[in-house]
Amino acid sequence: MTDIAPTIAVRDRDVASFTREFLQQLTFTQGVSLEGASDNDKYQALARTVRAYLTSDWLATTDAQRTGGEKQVAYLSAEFLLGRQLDNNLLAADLGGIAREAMESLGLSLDELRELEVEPGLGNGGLGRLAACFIDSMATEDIPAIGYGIRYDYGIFKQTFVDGHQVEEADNWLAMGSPWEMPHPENAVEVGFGGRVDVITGEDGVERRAWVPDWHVVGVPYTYMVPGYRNGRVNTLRLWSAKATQAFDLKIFNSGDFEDAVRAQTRAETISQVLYPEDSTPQGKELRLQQQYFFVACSLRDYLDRVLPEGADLATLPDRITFQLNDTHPVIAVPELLRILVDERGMEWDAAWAIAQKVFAYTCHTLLPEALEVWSVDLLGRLLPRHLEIIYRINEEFLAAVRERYPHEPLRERHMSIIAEEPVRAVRMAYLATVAGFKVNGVAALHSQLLADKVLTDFADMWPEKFTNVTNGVTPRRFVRLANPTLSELITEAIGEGWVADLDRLRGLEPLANDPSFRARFRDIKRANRARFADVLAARDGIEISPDAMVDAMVKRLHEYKRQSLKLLHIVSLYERITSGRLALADVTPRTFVFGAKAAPGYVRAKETIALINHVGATINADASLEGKLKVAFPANYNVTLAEKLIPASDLSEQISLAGKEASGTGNMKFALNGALTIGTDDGANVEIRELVGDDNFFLFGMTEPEVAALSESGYKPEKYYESDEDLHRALNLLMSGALTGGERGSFVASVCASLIERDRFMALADFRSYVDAQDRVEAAYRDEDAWTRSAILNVARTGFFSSDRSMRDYTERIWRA
Ligand code: NBG
Repeated sequence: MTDIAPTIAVRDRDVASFTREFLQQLTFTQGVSLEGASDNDKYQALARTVRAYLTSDWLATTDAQRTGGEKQVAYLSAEFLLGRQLDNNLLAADLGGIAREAMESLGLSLDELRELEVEPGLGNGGLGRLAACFIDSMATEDIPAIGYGIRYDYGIFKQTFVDGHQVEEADNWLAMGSPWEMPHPENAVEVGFGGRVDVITGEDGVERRAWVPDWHVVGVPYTYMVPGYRNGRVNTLRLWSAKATQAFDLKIFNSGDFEDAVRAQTRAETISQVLYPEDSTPQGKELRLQQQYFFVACSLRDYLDRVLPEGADLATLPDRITFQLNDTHPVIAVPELLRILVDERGMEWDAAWAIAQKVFAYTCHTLLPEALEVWSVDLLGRLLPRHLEIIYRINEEFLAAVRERYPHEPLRERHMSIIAEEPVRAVRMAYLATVAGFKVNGVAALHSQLLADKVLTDFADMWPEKFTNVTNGVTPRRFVRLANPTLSELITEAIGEGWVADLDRLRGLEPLANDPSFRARFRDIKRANRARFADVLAARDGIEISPDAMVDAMVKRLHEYKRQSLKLLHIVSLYERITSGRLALADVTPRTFVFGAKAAPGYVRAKETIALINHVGATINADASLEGKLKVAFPANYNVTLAEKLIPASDLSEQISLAGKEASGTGNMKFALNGALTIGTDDGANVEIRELVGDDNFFLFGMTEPEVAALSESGYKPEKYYESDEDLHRALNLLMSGALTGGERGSFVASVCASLIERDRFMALADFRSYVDAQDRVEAAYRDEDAWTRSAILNVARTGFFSSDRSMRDYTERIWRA
């Protein structure tokens, strides 16, 4: 017998060993020589080399997780918007320097190779990116956690513009293969759909119910490593891919119908094929429910069969695990767990329900009532008949408890029922999550308060102790340390490097805001970041911008409540005031307005708004009379990779949603941490940002949530604002004249303007005056370089609270260990 160590040796952390590993990966995994290797070969080999370095820690973490008694978290999320992995993993494993030298020793460039990575866009926006920040922080905070989600073949669509209009292309992110994932087909899980429920009388004479699905798919797990920041912990992210079951295929195939067999395969594999390009409004489509049940069923099975120690007493589940439900998408896990416990493991209902009520916690990410998912009883019963029965039983017992608690208030029962009666009978997933969950949290202080006061009111009244808040956060590794290397160096020089995993230390920068030489260096860094961003835009999009102009950025999903149209009205008004001679060009600060936004393909108004911004932008950009002072840049296909370049370059962060509509926002945090000042409403986490940075370092405008509610109550009439505010009137008239849209006055121009003047659901016109005035304050403030830089530094110094590490500590204290 040769003497081979039973576990993989820890890789030596030196340039020669790294180089050797890289060459081995190139030869034995890619099957090429260095001379014959394509760029992709080199990138793949480099990524696999880094992965190899993480593996021993990952195996050790996984082992400890299985055998140690520590309570774990399973983070169930339909989206993980990961962004590129290479840099993040090099940083976590502290291999950046070694990798750079190793590549140089072979005549390769790390910087060029990293640009080859295609980012996995497995999420829409904030919700998916938050999940990615959270798994990073769970690993860094040493929390035994596993992320569960879907390995979509196609992530969020790739956006292009044709004549200013959004066109969607499929995001084939796996075309070149992903070096970060490890498929484990041997651990595949079977998931059923449809069929009927049988009643079986056991030998003990007890009746049991058994679900007999009429079709199945197989979930194949793909595992990703999630390294903590230099702490030796490497957690797991497991994403499920749907495959057809062979048995099923064969049966149909043997019956002679080849096309039917193919159809069955297609139906199965469609489940994980594509991410729904929508957030903030649910789709209500059958495939979506299939996706949700698919990943949740796979994940519960994986946890019970592979993570939970063999033979563990199921009654101890609440001491071992919390399933954190990221929004309502995974809520079908509740009846699924009950089905497993009762139907498959033979547990009594009451015992199973007692367990279920201690293992699920629910995070709500919205306040828009139309965004709370409901599934028609009809659809749910057809796809998951046994689950519907279980939901009915939960509801029956719950409503009995409501009656007992509020004996003389019959209306409560109707309001609180998990089953809505109108317009069609439907399951309210948020209610189910609230009834089953032991905790319910919102994602910013204001949001959690409004959630309890306005959305889940009766539930908060019945169970005040269930409701809590955890304000969102962002990972400082990706969004400061990696995205902004020069600022990071300056910070480290000033306060040491501990801030990367302890962001509260940024407070130590506060006194330096008054130091002129520190301010000068800070300003130089901002300018260099603008220049870097300008280079990226030129190369990526062919857009030219000046590195000296203020970068005023609004990047987020296109949605009416976020009010990209209000931003546009400001730009048009500025232009109108200049061209009508009411504002001297000499008094205008050079500015680049940067937009980044995708519209859900079916969201017509959102797409019209994109077209309008692009057309107005083209006109402004071409107008020589402005002497290049105003520029509108709308790079297509905004994604995590572009965010990492834009955010460090930004001076002004636009967070202008109608108060009470944005649950939290996380872009707002990333900008503040990189020294942009916020212009924003009193909404979501803006409230907390302003409290921390101080009124002098934040441009507040607009109605408060109670003012919005009052205006809405009294009957909001947008025309009134259009008629009475001269600047607004002129701006809208100019837009409607077609002068800014190449003569186009109909279609998207008329539609967006009419919707503002006639309905304006999100009250852009009501906040216009206050917004434009705040923008004038921005102009004035920006002219005082020193004061502005001081504010920018204070934004960095005072927003360490928004680290997702802190969010994870809050979750641990308020929910996972509550
Ligand atoms: C979004 C909110 C944001 C919030 C993120 C993350 C949904 C349903 N909600 O305000 O709109 O920051 O969730 O919590 O995507």
